[in-house]
Amino acid sequence: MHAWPASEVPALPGKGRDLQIHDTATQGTITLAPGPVARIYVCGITPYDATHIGHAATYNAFDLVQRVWLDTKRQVHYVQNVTDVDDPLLERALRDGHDWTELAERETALFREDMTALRMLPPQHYIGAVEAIPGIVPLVERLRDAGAAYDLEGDVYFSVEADPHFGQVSNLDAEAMRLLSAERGGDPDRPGKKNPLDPMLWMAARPGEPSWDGGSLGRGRPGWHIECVAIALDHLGMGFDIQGGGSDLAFPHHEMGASHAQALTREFPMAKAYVHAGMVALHGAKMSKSKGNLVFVSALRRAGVDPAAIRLALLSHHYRDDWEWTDDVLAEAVARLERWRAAVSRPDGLPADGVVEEVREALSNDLDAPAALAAVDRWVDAQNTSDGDDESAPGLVSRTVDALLGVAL
Ligand code: 5CA
Ligand code: ZN
Repeated sequence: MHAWPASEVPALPGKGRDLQIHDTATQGTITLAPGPVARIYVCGITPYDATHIGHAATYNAFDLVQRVWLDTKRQVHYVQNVTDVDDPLLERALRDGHDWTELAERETALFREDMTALRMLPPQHYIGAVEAIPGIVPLVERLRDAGAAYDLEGDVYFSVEADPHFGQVSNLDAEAMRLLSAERGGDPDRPGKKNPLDPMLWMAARPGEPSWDGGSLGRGRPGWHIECVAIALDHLGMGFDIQGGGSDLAFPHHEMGASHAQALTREFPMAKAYVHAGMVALHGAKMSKSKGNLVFVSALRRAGVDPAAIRLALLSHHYRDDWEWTDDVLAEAVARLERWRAAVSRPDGLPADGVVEEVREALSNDLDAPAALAAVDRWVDAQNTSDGDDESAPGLVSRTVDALLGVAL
């Protein structure tokens, strides 16, 4: 699948700092020191509805990761999937009388437009679940051959006991895992499973549903977690730097994915850091496609909201916090964008070298975007009320905000 066009990232004087980031698995902040090529996998959308502000907030966090790494003069190898076949997508297509492939294509196209408008840097590999199926089948066969998977009425399940490190991503107790498994696509109550938490790797063809040739597995379609593992291992290999997504993916998705990969390769860990963004709410409840309490990025754009203001609204919250989208959040961002644009449009200004370093420091400190905004605010407020004569300052601030925050002034 093709991704979307990259906006240019201006080079800044000097060099950025290594990223310190909170890791869900070790429950602490770690300093990542990738090689010359940093490797990141971020879970993509299930394209049955348009990109909402919650999605955008999560992708914003991982866009900042890339920008920090680029500023340390590293290359970034970024991989993202599209879950273009799964239960919720098929259910939505059936409900609305649409062809599921057309629904997925349409919503993926809109997602690309939204990401482009928000200046999110694209992945080098943007891979759909359907196109990954030929790579998924042999992985499931290998897991079965190794005794890490078993058949149940034609379906194939992963045995969580096959990975001695199972549970070390999300650090939850058995009861919490069971509840979340039932809530998030698992089937802990299905009779015949070895462990109620065991997730499906391959689902035998169901009447009226799409299915693919699965070799010795029979016709069917892949489970959710193995999709991301197959794509990540294919394009990044084991031990990549960051596995990313929203906090609702820590369990079961990233827990199971890590165990699939670790059982397959006998290597540990799949990723050096498991990084999770907080949930954005609307009217007191998590924004979710299933609940329908959504603010769409495309709807805001259609209403004439500048994408740079949407981006500033996302940046005004720390990525790990849960927060609520309100009209005030957007209004504040619109006002900030205006102030910043006024400040950088002046021909000269107050020296800005300190601003570059403060933004770098804030972002390298667990992506503290609100602190980065505060640093720019301080320069902007001083700039808008005094008479500096540094001709390079407005351009430098503009390039800093563009390169590190993805906001075009
Ligand atoms: N396709 C799978 C991942 S392989 C999936 O979870 N798709 S999704 O469309 O449901 O979500 C895409 C990303 O947006 C995930 O990282 C998810 O955690 C994140 N996300 C979903 N809702 C919110 C929300 N309300 N706030 C913040 N992030 C969210
Ligand atoms: Zn995923």
